[in-house]
Amino acid sequence: MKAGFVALIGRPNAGKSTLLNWLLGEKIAMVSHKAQATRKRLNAIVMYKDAQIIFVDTPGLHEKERLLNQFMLQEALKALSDCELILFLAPVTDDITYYEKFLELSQNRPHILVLTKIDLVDNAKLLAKIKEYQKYQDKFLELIPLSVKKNIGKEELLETIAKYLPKHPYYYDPELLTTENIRDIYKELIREAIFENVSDEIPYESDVIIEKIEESPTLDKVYAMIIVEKPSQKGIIIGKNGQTLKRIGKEARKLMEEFSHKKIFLHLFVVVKKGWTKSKKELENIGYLF
Ligand SMILES: Nc1nc2c(ncn2[C@@H]2O[C@H](COP(=O)(O)OP(=O)(O)OP(=O)(O)O)[C@@H](O)[C@H]2O)c(=O)[nH]1
Ligand SMILES: [Mg+2]
Repeated sequence: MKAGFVALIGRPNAGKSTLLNWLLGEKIAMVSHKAQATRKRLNAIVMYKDAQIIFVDTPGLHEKERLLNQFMLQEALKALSDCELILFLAPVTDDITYYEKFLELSQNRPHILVLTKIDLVDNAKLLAKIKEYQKYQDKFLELIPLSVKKNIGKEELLETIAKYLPKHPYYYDPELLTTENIRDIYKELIREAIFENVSDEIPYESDVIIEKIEESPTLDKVYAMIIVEKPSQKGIIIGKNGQTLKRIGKEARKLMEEFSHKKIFLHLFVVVKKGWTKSKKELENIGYLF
């Protein structure tokens, strides 16, 4: 029996959350083409042969002074130091300097280098990139190219991870998919719908607090508050005649229904909390505990 925690680390937009959902075969983590989507660690438990792999999704490594961003960075660093193995995700089109920075940060922690989104380049470009990384081949355990879009590399990645995991009894019931509760998953799915439907700074200055869930076997009633920094943002999220909020609700409900296999009743309301991204107390209220 083998078991261990495997942290997904990389810059914002590297494809960490997409990879986590793909490996789990369920969508529990929000994904966006906009960077800095993930704000908090999230565990997905994948059983592979005799191994229990607990993948830990993290916020992308980035630098920004705002307290919310400091929290995000801290989450990534905690995952980095608390795991048995690191997957460093580097989009194939990225400059190698991201990896070099990671090497400094991680101080020789064992890691697998994962080249993501290889569907974006042709074979010659992929080989050239691999060659470039080979100058650091004494630093990484293995290099694995993959594409979630084209469904390439899953088996090889899981096999490699299992190889490096320590012998250890399972940490969780093998039936369990995640240690997150339904509240946190619903919250992330609503956040994804917000990211998809509003632009500029609003995705980065809004968040979701699940106020209440009334669960039944076939229907979940979810009451969620969207918080924003400014009154003008509240107006934009609601939209003309409430159109934008309606669209966000519709998309979020679809994602939530796909996950829970239940009908979802979703009540969304928008509240202005000025300065929430810079206030420790407000961040802790949302569940972002330092
Ligand atoms: N072409 C292509 N796009 C991908 C692939 N994997 C992920 N993406 C896209 O990359 C974007 C970012 O994906 P995410 O999974 O949200 O990235 P992330 O690393 O979790 O980003 P943060 O949470 O912001 O740190 C999304 O638009 C994905 O659809 C892939 O294999 N191929
Ligand atoms: Mg993410």
